[in-house]
Amino acid sequence: MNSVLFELKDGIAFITLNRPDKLNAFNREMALLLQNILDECADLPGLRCIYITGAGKGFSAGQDLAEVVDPNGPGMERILQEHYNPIVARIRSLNKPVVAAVNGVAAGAGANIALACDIVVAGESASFIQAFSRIGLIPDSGGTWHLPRLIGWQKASAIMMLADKISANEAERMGMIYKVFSDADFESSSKKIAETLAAMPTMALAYIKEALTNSAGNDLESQLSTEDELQQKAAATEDFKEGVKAFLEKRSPVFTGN
Ligand code: LHQ
Repeated sequence: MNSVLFELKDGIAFITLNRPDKLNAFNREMALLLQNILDECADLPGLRCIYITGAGKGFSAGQDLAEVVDPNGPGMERILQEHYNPIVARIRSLNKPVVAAVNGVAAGAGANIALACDIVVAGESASFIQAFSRIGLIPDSGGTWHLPRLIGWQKASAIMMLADKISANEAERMGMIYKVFSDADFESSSKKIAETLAAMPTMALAYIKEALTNSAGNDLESQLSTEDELQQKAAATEDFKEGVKAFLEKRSPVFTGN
């Protein structure tokens, strides 16, 4: 059984973390497979959105802790460099929107991979745990970069040090995630977001992603230049022409992602 499932449908790459009996904890094989799938997504023509979820009752419990103590395992010094950092880097550099559909508990690296995605939604029974300090580690997989930017330094500091279990509703309230759906509606509502994104002007979404990422390290002047540069690129797309034409013709636009 593959530890990550991948299905391409209507311009959306559906990726499912698939070690449900371990709450989709990551071992080396799973981390490398996810990297390969994300690489494939970068090159697939017609792909306009990526949707990542977990099989079974969890999203991901982070690193498989059995692998950490396995004498034949990859070893602490390789895990971040070869497993998680490349996953987070790929999610951030993909020029397509990535939706994390958090169906259940997201802990450790599992939580921070979700938070690296562009839009994070969760089912109401899902939760987020910066579990690292419980076992004497520090948050990784981009958590110390994304979380304070999402919810502010103080909340991030407390959540990371105390390793509290944060419910999906609390996570939404504090701005860690975009939206919570009832468990009954979660699958259809989260997929609807992916479908909506896949019908939008893909290049504009890519430039929004790039502008937001750049804003984290830019002063206002540099960011205004970034917006100018990316706006010129957006304005050169077919989808911009179609958007304006459709507006003037009082009809719904049909975007192709070009
Ligand atoms: C697991 C795991 C797991 C293996 C549940 N591993 N089996 C980077 C640098 C290098 C090294 C270390 O890691 C990292 C990045 C990290 O991600 S560090 C953080 C690693 N993750 C954790 O510390 C979380 C550990 N898991 C938990 O605390 C709980 O399982 C949570 C709170 C996530 C869920 O609790 P429950 O809903 O009560 O589920 P459970 O604990 O009963 O788990 C279900 C099964 O999954 C169980 O197996 P079993 O055979 O007894 O049914 C667990 O052993 C297994 N599992 N997480 N990370």
